[in-house]
This record gives sequence, C-alpha cells and structure tokens, in this order.
Amino acid sequence: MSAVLDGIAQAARSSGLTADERRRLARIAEQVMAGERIAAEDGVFLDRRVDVLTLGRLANIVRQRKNAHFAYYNTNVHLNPTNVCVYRCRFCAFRADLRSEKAFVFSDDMIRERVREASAAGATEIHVVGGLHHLKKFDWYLNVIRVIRETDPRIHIKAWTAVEIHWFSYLTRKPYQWVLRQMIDAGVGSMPGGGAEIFDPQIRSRICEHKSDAEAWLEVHRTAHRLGLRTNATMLYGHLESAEHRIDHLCRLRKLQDETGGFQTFIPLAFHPEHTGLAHLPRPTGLMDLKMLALSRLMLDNFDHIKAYWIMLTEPVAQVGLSFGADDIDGTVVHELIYHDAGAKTPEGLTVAELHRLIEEAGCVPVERDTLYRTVIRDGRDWRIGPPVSELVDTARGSTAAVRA
Ligand code: V47
Repeated sequence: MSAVLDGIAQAARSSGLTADERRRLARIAEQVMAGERIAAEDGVFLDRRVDVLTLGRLANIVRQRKNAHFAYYNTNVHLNPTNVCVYRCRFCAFRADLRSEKAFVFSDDMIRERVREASAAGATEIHVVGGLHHLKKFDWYLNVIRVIRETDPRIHIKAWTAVEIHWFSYLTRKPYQWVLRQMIDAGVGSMPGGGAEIFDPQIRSRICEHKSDAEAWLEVHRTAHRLGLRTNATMLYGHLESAEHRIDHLCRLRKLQDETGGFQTFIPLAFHPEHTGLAHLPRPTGLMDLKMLALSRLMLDNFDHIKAYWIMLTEPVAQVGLSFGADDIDGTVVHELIYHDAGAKTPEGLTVAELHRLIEEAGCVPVERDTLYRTVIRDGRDWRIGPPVSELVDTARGSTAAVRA
C-alpha cells in the first residue's frame, strides 16, 4: 500500500500541483487507504486539480476493497413503453410531442412480445422507463407492469424513475408511498436511478425546468427504500454543471444512503448532445468519463457498486473504467433508445460472450448478477439465483488472507 502512496506522491511532484496541494493530496490518499470519508471540499479539489490517473489509482483501491477483482454484468432488456412526454428537458433527444411523427405508445401485445423476447434470451431483468404521456392515466402505467408480470412471472421488473413516481403521485393526488405500493403489488421489484440529472436547483432549472426537483427525487427514493425496494442513482454530467455541482450531487446521495442504505449502484451518465436542446455543447471526453467514475467511487464510500454503463461510455471506455473504480458494466441491454436517439454509436446490445471478453481483457473475473446483486447460475437456457455477490468477495478475501498467512 505504501508503494501506492509513493506512486501518488511521485505523480503529484510532476503534476503542477503546489506544495500545499501535494500535501493535501497525500492526506486524502491516506484517508482513502484508511477507508475514511472524503469531505465535500476535498472532492471539489480532486475534481478540479488532480489528474485522472491519480484519481483512478485511488478509486481502484476502493473498488478492490469492495469488490475484489470481480466485475458484474446482467442479462437484461429495456422497454420504453412510450416516448411521449409532457416535459421538454433540454438534454433529452428521446422525448416526443403528443402528435409528433416519432411518437410511439406500446400496446399490450407489443409489451408481451418484448417480454417474450426477453424471456427467450434468458434475461433476468426488464428495465422499464418512458415518457410522461399527456393523456395516459396512472392505470395505464400500472397495466404495463401487470402485463409484464402476467407474461413472465419470474423476470425482475426494474421500473419507473423517481420522476415518473412523482408524476403518478401528481396524477392520482396520492402520496409516493401509495403509488409505490400499487407498483410493488403489480410486480415492480426495484427502481432505476434515472431522473436525478443534477440536483443543484440553478443548473436543474436550466436543463429540465419543470421536472420534479432534487428534494422530490430524494424523497421518492427514501420512500422506496422504506418500503424495501432497492434503487439505483445517477448523475448526468458534461453539460452546464461545474465541479461544485457534481460533488454536491454525490454528497446528497451519500447522505441519503447513510440514512437508508437502499441504494445499490451509482451510474454516472455522460451527456450525449446530438439532437438535444444542448446540441451546441461538446460531448464529454473519455478522460472526463474516467474521472467521473473514479470520483464517484471515491466520494460514494457507502455505495457497494459503481456502474460503467457501456452503452453510453462505449465499450473501450467502460472496459478501462473497470480500473478506474467501476465494478459493473450493466448488461446485454437490447433495445436501448434514450442514448441512441441522442447519437450514441454503440451497438444496441452486446452478447454475453462479448461482455465476458471486455471484462476478462480488463483483468477482472466476470460474474453474472441479477438486479439485486445475487449471482446467476445458468444451465443451458435455464437460470437460477445463487448467493449474493458479496459472498464471492468475502470468499476471495478469505483465500487471499489464507495465502498471506
Ligand atoms: O434520467 C437522457 C439520461 C437517464 C440523455 O438504474 C441522457 O440501472 C445523456 O437512468 N445524454 C435515463 N444522458 C437512463 C438511466 C439509466 C441507464 C442505465 C441504467 C440505469 C439503472 C439507469 O438518461 C435520464 C437522463 O439522466 N439521459 N438523455 C442524453 N442525451
């Protein structure tokens, strides 16, 4: 470990940091080694002043501590039941007006077909998010979940962002808890992390003016956690935000996680500007992507997992991301639309063999997980749930300790 500290000190000497900044970095590096929390002001310093390789080196220590050499993926399918949306978020290329030519709404039969396709492909998860349709009532969204559940009683339904739950609460005039209970009874098993964007109210009002605010997003997740639902969290970066806004976002998530422990994974989402209201902005670079993965790993000390979402990072960046704090690369993801409408050039899906190759080349051991981070054991086309991935990590740690002794 002191070799790592020496390496960091050496890199700092040639990095243009002042003597005070070098001392500050050394102190933060020692905190990371000791498993101590990094303060918000130090997070801003890391974001603004410290080179990406040093951040990656530090983040990798945390990643190894939490997940050893394992890298997770899942077999999943996306379903966006409608792209019609009352909101006009400036970063979104997916949404459509009610009478737009590109507007679509899935019928029950289309949903069934997508679920059958998912089941036939051995998917353990269906990821469901969509637009907030001007004319659809809460029952329509509830029915989407019911149709999925009837078609496949086993598949895990990860559905609706906090923004959608907030919208359903507005539509029904019922509290979040009531809305979430209806969804759980219909078959929802967890929630994705979308809709968080950036919590800072000023930036949020410039990129998604009318959407539910940070407090509402956090309150929906708090309520979901209290009801026993595990959820994910995201942050959209690379648009109008600054280092302060990013660190503030991460610290707000960290605070809620201290309170509930209900978050599973954090996914930093790189802004894709094509066909959006912010198309004049450049796309974040690969280095920025790696920096965000590393910073997330360092700041979110109470999150078990950081996801390098290959579909928006590209396969090469996601692969390198596994050495910059990430331990998960999401899944096979068939039928992704949100990023592809915004210019993503990645394929719409990857095979399991391709995911394995990405992970193994990165020096990690691929582990298929389900949505709740339990191992998936496959036997031909059939699958069953094995022990939680944390048991693999504990076992790997035990055998390393045994070798050392
Ligand atoms: O909330 C929309 C983002 C999110 C663009 O929980 C954009 O496992 C970049 O949350 N450029 C939805 N980002 C996707 C999402 C997600 C994805 C993968 C896994 C999980 C999970 C969640 O996508 C939105 C928004 O932040 N988004 N448009 C765009 N042009």
